[in-house]
Amino acid sequence: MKKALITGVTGQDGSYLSELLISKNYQVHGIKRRSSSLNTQRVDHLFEKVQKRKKFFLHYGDLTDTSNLYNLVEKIRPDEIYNLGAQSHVSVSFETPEYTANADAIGTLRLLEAIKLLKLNKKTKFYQASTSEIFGNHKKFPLTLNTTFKPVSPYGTSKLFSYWITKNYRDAYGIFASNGILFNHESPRRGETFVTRKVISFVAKYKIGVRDVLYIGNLDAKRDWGHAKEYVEGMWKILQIKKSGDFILASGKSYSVRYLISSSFNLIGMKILWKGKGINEKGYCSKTNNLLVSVDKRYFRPNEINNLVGETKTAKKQLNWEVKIKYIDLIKEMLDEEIQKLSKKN
Ligand code: NAP
Ligand code: F7E
Repeated sequence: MKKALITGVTGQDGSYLSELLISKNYQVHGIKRRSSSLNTQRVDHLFEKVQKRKKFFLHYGDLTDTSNLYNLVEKIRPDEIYNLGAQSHVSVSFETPEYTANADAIGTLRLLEAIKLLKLNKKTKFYQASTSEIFGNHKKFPLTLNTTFKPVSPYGTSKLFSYWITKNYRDAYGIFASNGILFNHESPRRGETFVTRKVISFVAKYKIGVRDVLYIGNLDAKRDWGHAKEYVEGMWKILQIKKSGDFILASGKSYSVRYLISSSFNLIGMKILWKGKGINEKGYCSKTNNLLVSVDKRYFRPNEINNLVGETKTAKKQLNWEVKIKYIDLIKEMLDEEIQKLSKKN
């Protein structure tokens, strides 16, 4: 039985990856942070179901704690490490830049050092959760491995350090260490403050009768959105092929935040009429003229990536991986689950 160690196991991707690996008969060890309130909701079902079969274990830990990471790698001696733990919110990274760098950049180095110091170079494969945020702003799409990396946030810059240090340890010490440069991926398990979940939660509440206004940031920003469930399969594939390397996982299509809002409302049979420009732009119900959406400068970032579209052909060729779940089906699944959850509560 293969052993995997997952940092960030309590997050969106960590939970889907755990399910996938357990279904492939791995023993999964996850690192969870101590918190004053429960933070294991996304994996509790796994813990309850498979604990007896000794397939899923949770350990306390933190990417900012060198000895904790070292001890866990020494004790578990994993065949595969998936480094998914991170302060993953781009906007928050402007407010907590030092912490973000500690967890998202130095955290990766701590894990690679543990592999090296414990002489696990030939045993333990390493996956680094890299991100399209390392690209920054470009005019030419799709973005490829040949595109220049010029991140525009503390988050993106921290992740760029992790990208290079992963490559460095691969080349210098022969560790099977790979980067998955993943474009945005979402799901019903997405954190509530990311834009897809925020918009869809609002629309679901509207559907069950809650009347409010959605306050939103940059409507013009465009992202390449896919389904997290498919992306974690790509992560696993990246560690199964013969040679370590760097890979892009993307859908190859991008949509604006404005379109996200319009298409989510369309799914509950409503049309948005957009009026005004920039900070004064507002969205109204086309039938009643009620105000539904208002731009609010609180949600703008000090720096922003305008558009992200990733290259898809190489992943198809090298990993036999491609996006199958379309944008609209992803949004529909998220909305249906949200409405179901709200209906159960009421
Ligand atoms: P997420 O839902 O925010 O999960 C992040 C995980 O990291 C959570 O389990 C969190 O623990 C944990 N974590 C945060 N700080 C930590 C620390 N100091 N030590 C240990 N664990 C810590 O993120 P996600 O969407 O699943 O993304 C997974 C990874 O892929 C992240 O590294 C993210 O930066 C990267 N990524 C995500 C996307 C995307 O679109 N989702 C795209 C590209 C790359 P708590 O539950 O306690 O907060
Ligand atoms: O923002 C705009 C915002 O926070 C998407 C992380 O998983 O993907 C994610 O980062 C866009 C941005 O995700 C609001 O300015 C407008 O342009 O959902 P998001 P993100 O910043 O793209 C990458 C690939 C990662 O690696 C990250 O870990 O939407 N936007 N209005 C807004 N965003 C938020 N959150 N809230 C708003 O009100």
